[in-house]
Amino acid sequence: MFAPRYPSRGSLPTPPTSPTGPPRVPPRPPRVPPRPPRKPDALRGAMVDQARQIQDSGEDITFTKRDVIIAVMGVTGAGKSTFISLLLDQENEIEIGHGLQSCTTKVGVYYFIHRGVRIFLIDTPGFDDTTRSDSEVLKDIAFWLAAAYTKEAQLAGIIYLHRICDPRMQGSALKNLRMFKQLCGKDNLGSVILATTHWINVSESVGQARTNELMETRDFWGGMIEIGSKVVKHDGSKESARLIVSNLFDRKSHVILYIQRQLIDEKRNLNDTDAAQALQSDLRAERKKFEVKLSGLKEDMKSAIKENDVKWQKQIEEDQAKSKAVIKNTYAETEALRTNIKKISEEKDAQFRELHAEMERDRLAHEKQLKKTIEAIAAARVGQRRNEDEHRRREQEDGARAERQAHEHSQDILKMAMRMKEESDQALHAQIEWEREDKERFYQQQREEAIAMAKELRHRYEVQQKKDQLREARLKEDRKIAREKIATLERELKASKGFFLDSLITAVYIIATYGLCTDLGITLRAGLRASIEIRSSMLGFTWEAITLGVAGCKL
Ligand SMILES: Nc1nc2c(ncn2[C@@H]2O[C@H](COP(=O)(O)OP(=O)(O)OP(=O)(O)O)[C@@H](O)[C@H]2O)c(=O)[nH]1
Ligand SMILES: [Mg+2]
Repeated sequence: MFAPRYPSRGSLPTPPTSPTGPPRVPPRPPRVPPRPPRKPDALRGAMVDQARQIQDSGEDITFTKRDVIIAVMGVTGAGKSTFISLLLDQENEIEIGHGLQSCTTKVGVYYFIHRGVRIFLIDTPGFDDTTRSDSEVLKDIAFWLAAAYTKEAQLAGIIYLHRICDPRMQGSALKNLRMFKQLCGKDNLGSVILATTHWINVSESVGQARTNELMETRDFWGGMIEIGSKVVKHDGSKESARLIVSNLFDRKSHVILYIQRQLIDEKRNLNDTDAAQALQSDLRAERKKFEVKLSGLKEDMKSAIKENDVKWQKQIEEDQAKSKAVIKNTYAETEALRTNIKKISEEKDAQFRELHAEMERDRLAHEKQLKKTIEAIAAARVGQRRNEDEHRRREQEDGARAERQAHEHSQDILKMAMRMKEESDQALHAQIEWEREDKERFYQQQREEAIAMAKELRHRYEVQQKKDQLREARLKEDRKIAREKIATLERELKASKGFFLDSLITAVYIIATYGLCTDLGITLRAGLRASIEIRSSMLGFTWEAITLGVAGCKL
């Protein structure tokens, strides 16, 4: 539905030619250098008021009658900036607070295109801002609204955001609501949307109960609803935010807030407007409260002095100083409200000029710095080019030298390799030769040794052969002699031994035959006979011869 465009936040304002003169379209800042740092938003109101140009990203924006304005208000932390960022899809461009400190300190102006119409969203700081006084906040809002009114920009309505997670409507929430009502005026409450936020932090039933309480209490939203304000629940989604804005846009109503009418049409001073009156009454009440406190502290001090309690006295002095500071501040704030739109405009103009001058200074300093940087870069580039040329030349030189050196080196290496090869060949050759000679020597020696050994062996063999022949001959002789001896001896033995033995056996047999008539004698006789038979057969006798012999003996 929406085509978010860049917000005007961070835009570069253009100074006026004169407070009353026609708007001057300044020459676009050069693309280089880039935009100077962003400046606070409040002064953008001044730009719109003076129909000046707002420049951002090179596009000129002039506030026109066709533009529609929607103001977003509420206590600090209600979610105003978040709400706007949902519509713009430019969350990074809007500061969103995540701490206790107020985040949006000045009015911020953002726009997007909806059905061909530019819808400007005005992000306002809340009253009870932790960083700025209420009178400052009121001045900013009043100034911007008055400026928009003078340009006949249509204010479609106001979205008032309320944190549903806040348990009670009191303190700053109540003050903000009161100020809001005074800024709008009861005739315009029909163009107000009261949106509850922060539903995620509360249960549905508790949220609903709180919404009901807000709607039913007259001093809260009850009175506003009676006049036409609408209550919606903003669930924090883009769709929800778009629906709320469409609701206001589709009404096609044109609202003139009390503050606008009073400041511009009725030419009232700011302090005479309803909103400032409400603020002043708050300031008076606060002053009164602290004056009462001061008089109480005065009494306490008397007692402390009486009791000579130094510590207490010190404490009271500190409290008094704080109360006096608050009272002084209420006077200062009241005084600050004693102004009118012309003075505010001049003030903003002066601020704007100061801002512009500062930005111009920044820009010039930036340009100077940039020029220096560009020069430095150019010098660096020249230096770099020179260095590169030099480097290239050196590289070429170095390359040629290196090539030459490499060639020489490789030649040297080649020579060395060849020399080494030669040396190694020679060494190898010498080694082979030496080994060959060595082997030859060895074989020669072996051969000689073998010949010597063979000679020796032959000699030994011959000697041995001779010895053997001799021994053989001797043995033959010996054997012959021995045989002869044996033969002789055999003969002798045969002759002597046989005779003796046979004689002995025969004698024994005879004795046994005749001497022993027992069984033993028979056995012995048989044995002896066998023996005699064997012996006598050996000796060439027969048993019969022996028997004959024996018989002869018997006879
Ligand atoms: N749960 C929840 N958190 C939200 C919602 N809207 C805003 N917040 C959170 O509330 C905190 C304050 O949000 P802002 O958008 O900075 O509030 P603001 O109203 O712009 O505050 P000021 O600029 O200080 O006035 C941030 O942490 C947001 O993320 C919402 O609808 N639901
Ligand atoms: Mg904010």
